[in-house]
Amino acid sequence: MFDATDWIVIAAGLAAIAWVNWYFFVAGRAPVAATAGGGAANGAGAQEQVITVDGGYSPAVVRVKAGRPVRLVFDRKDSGSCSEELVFPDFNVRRFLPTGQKTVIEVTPPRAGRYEFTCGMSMLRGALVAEE
Ligand SMILES: [Cu+2]
Repeated sequence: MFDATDWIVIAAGLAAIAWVNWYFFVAGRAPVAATAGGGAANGAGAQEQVITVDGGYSPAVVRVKAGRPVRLVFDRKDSGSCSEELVFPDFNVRRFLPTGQKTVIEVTPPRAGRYEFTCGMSMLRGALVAEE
């Protein structure tokens, strides 16, 4: 027979499974967007956005103003081989991201458009979306 402690363990286990499924199948696909620098769009300040790298990029879409420098700070949390390399083809960037460190990548989107970045095998995807 199960006693109360067993039920708590079972419930916790089911909750963990539900969370894992939600994390990988729902959260990963949600179009999470952020606007770099918050109020910086009003002035000449740097457009900076921290992107957490943990089995994916969060936020996966960063909105910026075209023609102005952008600082993307990749904060890598995971240690999977998939995310160790960042490729940003439009800017000729190919950079190793050390786990537990922040790697700053500075680019200037020349014009409005969507500039995709990926891991070394193009499995993880994110994009810089520049607007006029
Ligand atoms: Cu990969």
